[in-house]
Amino acid sequence: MGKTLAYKILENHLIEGTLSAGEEITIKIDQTLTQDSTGTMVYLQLEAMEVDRVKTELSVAYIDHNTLQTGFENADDHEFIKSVAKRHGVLFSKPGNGICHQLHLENYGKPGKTLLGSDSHTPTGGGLGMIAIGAGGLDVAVAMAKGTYSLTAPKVVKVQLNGALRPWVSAKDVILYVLQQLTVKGGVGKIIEYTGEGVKSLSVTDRATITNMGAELGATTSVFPSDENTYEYLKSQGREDAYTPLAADEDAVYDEELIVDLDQLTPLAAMPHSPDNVDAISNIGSIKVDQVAIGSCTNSSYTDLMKVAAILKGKKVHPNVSLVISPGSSKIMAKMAENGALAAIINAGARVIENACGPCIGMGQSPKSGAVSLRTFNRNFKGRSGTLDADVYLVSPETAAISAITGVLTDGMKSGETLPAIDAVDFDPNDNFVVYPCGCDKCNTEVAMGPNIKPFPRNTALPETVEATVVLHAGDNITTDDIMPSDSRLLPYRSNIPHLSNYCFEKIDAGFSGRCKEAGSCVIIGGDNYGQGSSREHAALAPLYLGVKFVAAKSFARIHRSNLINSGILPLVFADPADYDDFKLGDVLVIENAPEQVKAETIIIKNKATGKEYVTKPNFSELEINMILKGGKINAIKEG
Ligand code: MIC
Ligand code: SF4
Repeated sequence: MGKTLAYKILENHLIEGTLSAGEEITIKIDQTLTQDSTGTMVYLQLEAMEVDRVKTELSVAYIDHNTLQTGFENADDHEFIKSVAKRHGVLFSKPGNGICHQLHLENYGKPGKTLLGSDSHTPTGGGLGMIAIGAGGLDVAVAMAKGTYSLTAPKVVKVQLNGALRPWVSAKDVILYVLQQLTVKGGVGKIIEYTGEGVKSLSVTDRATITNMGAELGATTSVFPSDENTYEYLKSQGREDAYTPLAADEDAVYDEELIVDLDQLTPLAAMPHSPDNVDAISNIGSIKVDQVAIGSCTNSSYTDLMKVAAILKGKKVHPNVSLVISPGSSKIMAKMAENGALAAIINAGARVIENACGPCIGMGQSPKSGAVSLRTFNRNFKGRSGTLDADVYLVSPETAAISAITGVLTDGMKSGETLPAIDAVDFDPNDNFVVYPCGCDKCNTEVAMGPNIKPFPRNTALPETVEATVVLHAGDNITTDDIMPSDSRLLPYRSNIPHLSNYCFEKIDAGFSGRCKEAGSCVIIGGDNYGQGSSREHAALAPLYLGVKFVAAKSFARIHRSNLINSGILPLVFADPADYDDFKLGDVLVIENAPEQVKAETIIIKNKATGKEYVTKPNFSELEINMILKGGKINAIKEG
C-alpha cells in the first residue's frame, strides 16, 4: 500500500508508538521556532527544566509580534529571550528582521524535516515539504529540552489540485476555497496534503500561503511535495544544499479527498468574522473600503509584494482608504528598496511599516469605528484588529491592492487591468539581524529578567473531588483571542499572567475574571471547536491562575486542548452534545473520585444541587492522564 508524504516524514521521525491515525506517537523534532509573545513563557519553562543546551538540530527565537515598545516591557522581554537563547544554544532573530514564518522559510526550513513552533502558523513550513506543527509554548520548551514531541497520529486528507490559476486569482483564493469547503473545524485531527498537477504551478511562497492558513482549518499541519520549485526557491536563498525531492507514493491511500480545479477559482474573500465565511467577491459586491492592510505571515513574500507594487505603480490610493503595508522580512524590504518597488508603493500613497506582525495581531493600525478593513492576513475574528465594531475581510494581495485604488472591494478579473509577471530574483545571504548562541556546553550568560516578567502559574495534583462553579456558558468556535485577547494594550504583558488574567474573556464577558475570583474554583462550559485559533498558552494559563479546574465542551481545537492538559485543566467532551444546554451560570458541578475517573473512558460530572449526572468523554492518552494527575506537564516531567 503506497504511503502519503506526511506519513513518510513522520515514519522517518518516529520514536515511539504505532503510526496509525488515532494512535499516540512520539516523534523526533529537528527544529523549533518561538516568537516573542509566546516565547517569554517558553524560555521561562525551559529554564525551569534546568536544561543546559537544546537537543534539536536548530532552534530559533524570533522577535516579531511585540515590536511597538511603548514601554519597557517589550524591550525587557526581548532582552530576556536574547539572554536565554544565548545560554541554551538558540539563534536569536532581532526585531526588524521580519516575521518568524517568512524568515524560517527563507533561512532555515528544509524539506523532510520536522519543525515545532510556539505559533499556530508554524505549518507555513509545509510549503517547503516539512512536517511543521504549531504547539503550545510548553510543548516547544520540552521539544527543545528533549528533541521530541508527542501527538495523536492524524488522518491524512488529499487535496488534489487540477489545472492552474488564472490572473488575479492566487494562492490565498485556493486556501479560502478549501476553508469554504471544510470549515474552521474541518481539519481537526488531520494533515492536509496537496497533490496533483496543479502543484507545479505554485511557487514555494504560494504553497506557504496555503499551508499557513491550514491553521484556520484546525489541521495538525499541511504539506506540499518538494520538487523543482522547491529547489528553485532554496537556490534563490543561496540554500540549494538543503534540497531533497519528496512526494507521496503514486498509489498512496488517503482518509479523505477534496478536488480543487484551480482554473475554476475566482477572487474570494472571507467575510466577517470567520476565515471560513467565504464567498466570491463578485457575489459580495463593491462594498466601500476604509482600510487595506497588506502583509502578515500569510501574504508578505517578495512575489506578493512585487505584485502589489506592480498594481500600485503610477496609481493613487483612493482618498477614503488608508493603505498599510508590512513586508515579511528585511531581505524582502531591502530588495524592494534596491529595485524601486518600495518607491512605487510609497509614491502611490501607501504607509509602509516595520517587517513584523503589526496590524495582524492588533499591534497598531486598528481601523476606525465601524470600518471595513480588507486584510491579506489569516484571521478576521471579531475585535482582533483592535476595533470591536470593524468588519474585516480576508483577501489576496492582488485584491487588496486593486481595491485600495478603487476604494471598493474589487474583483481584479473584472477590472480589465493586466497583471505583469514577476521575475524571480536571488537574495544575498544576510545574517546581520541574527545573534548566535554561545558555543560552550554550560554557558554562564546571565538571564536578563525585567520587572514585568513574573513566574508562570503551576497547578497542583488532581484532588479526590473536584468541585467548581460554572462561570461561563460560551458558544461555538470560541477563539483563543476571545479567551485571552491580544492587542497593543495587552501584548506587552505576555510574561505577566497575573496582570493578563484581569482581561480574560474581556471582549465577550467583561465580568468573567471577577466571577472567577469570587467563585475560587471554576468551570467553563463551551460549544463546538472550543479554543480555535492561536497557540497562545496564555488562554490556559490565565484561566488556571483564575481557578478554572475543567472545561466541558462539545468539542475542542487541538492546540488549546493540549495547552489545557499541559496546565492540568481537564478538557471534557459531552457524550451527548445536548447536555450543553443544561447548564447555567452559578451551577456547582462535582467530579467524584477524580483520579480514578480520569483513567476511565468516561468521566461523570454531577450537578450538586439537582444530583443530575452528565457523561463526558475525555479521550486522554496515557501521557495525558499522567499530566492531569500530576497537575500539568512541568510537574509530570519533574516528578517522572
Ligand atoms: C496569532 O496569529 O494569533 C498569533 C498571535 O501569532 C498566535 C500566537 C500568540 O498568541 O502569541 C498564534 O497564531 O499562535
Ligand atoms: Fe504574526 Fe499574524 Fe502571522 Fe500570527 S498570524 S504570526 S500575528 S503575522
